[in-house]
Amino acid sequence: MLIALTGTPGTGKTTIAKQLKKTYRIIELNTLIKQRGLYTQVDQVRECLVADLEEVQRQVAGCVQPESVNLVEGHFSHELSCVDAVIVLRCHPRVLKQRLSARGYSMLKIQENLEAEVLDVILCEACEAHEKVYEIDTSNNTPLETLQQVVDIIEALAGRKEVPSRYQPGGIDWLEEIQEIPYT
Ligand code: DAT
Repeated sequence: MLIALTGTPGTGKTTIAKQLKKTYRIIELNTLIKQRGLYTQVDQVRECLVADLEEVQRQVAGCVQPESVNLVEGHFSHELSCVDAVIVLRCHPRVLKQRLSARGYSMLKIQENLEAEVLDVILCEACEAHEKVYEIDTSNNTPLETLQQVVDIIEALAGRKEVPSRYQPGGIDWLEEIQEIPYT
């Protein structure tokens, strides 16, 4: 089984994946792309690599251990067709803005990521591509609480049990917050 752990940058994927590593097999997309050179361009404006999605998909499929729970972590892991389920981490734009500002992101990058979060971009993309999609609002959680919720979902999926209804997508609406996004 391969589960994608996705979300807008700053929602906590790396923090949670670091803990999940102790129990599960984790494929970190950013590391894989850098180490194996799986990109076609460097986006100078957004300061990021443009991944070669087809090649990433091929290499991820090659890393999966068939009998185990595997997770692939990264903000476009939900774009991989080989995943069986998707967990989307969410974060209230006000909290996300603080996290991204603390990282020293440019105003453009903060603006784009806040917009994406408010408009549910990753959740919508995930729901269009996959049947099993779950979301977790991390805004008022400690990282440990988020970890426990992610594990809840993984264990339900691994045990072929029903994933608790509180993780079903559609309960988050931050559209009003669009007015708060700083524009340059
Ligand atoms: P990402 O990999 O999605 O870009 P990150 O893990 O690098 O995100 O950064 C998330 C930051 O937010 C990190 O400093 C930890 C902090 N954080 C606070 N509360 C959190 C929570 N409930 N879950 C995950 N991270 C949280």
